[in-house]
Amino acid sequence: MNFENLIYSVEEGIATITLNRPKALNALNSALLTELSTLIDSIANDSSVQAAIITGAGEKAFVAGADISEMHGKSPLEARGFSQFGNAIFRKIEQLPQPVIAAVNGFALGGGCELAMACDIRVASTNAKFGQPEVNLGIVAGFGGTQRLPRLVGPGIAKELLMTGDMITADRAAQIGLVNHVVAPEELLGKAKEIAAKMLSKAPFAVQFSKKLVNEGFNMDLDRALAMESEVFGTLFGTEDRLEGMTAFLEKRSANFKAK
Ligand code: CO8
Repeated sequence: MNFENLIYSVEEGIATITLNRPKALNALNSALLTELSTLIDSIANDSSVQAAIITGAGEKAFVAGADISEMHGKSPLEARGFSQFGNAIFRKIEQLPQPVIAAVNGFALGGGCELAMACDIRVASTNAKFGQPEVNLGIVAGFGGTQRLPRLVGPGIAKELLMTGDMITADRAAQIGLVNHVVAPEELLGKAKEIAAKMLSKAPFAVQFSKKLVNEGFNMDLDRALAMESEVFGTLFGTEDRLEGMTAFLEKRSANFKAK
């Protein structure tokens, strides 16, 4: 697939999506988001892609937010539509059956922080910076930040970030649970690939359903969520991979999973 604003490759089942507008610090404009939407749709139906990594081109930014020059002239109606457009794409990323890892290589501001939060796991380089600076522009976060940030870090810290617009370091982001790992810039993609490869070595249905249960359970009351977990737990007992996993343990050998 050819894109103007994305670089895409797949290696050993792991797709790498590089957002590629480095001169604008990979700011999200309509053209980039449209390409990203197309690519996510294709990944959702591509069994050769078992995990995906999203990162930014250049050394400075993951994504410095939605493109302010494009947003500048929008009417309230157009802005609402743009917010809905971005939210729909980020939701598709969140709901991909495959694991998605954000490799945050620099500024992750506004829509950039929101994109990282739509991924399952965030790995950051030591030079990454996170923030929701929308209040500096007279707007609120519009690609899910007011909802995913409190779910990840709790409402108190989320409100501080959303209401001050403060930028935080990668270490602080790790401290509050916004980021899973902080590594040197040259180790960033390697670490993301290592995590993806570890997930790929596990039973595929078990990995996929772990993601789905966490995602869906968050929006349910605990009793319904626990019932859903028991349902999936039982269903997985009917898979060949469950039998293989437990048999391999008892035979003291590595399991050979087949997604069956
Ligand atoms: N949009 C468009 N262009 C940008 C953006 C952006 N978000 N961020 C940086 N750029 C451009 C700059 O304009 C500049 O371009 P040029 O070289 O042509 O002047 C280039 O990238 C480099 O940027 P700087 O010169 O500013 O680099 P600095 O190192 O001095 O600063 C910063 C880096 C701190 C990241 C700074 O660029 C900055 O503050 N950027 C804006 C950050 C921001 O406010 N992000 C939030 C945007 S709003 C948002 O994301 C809302 C999402 C939901 C939208 C809902 C739809 C309505």
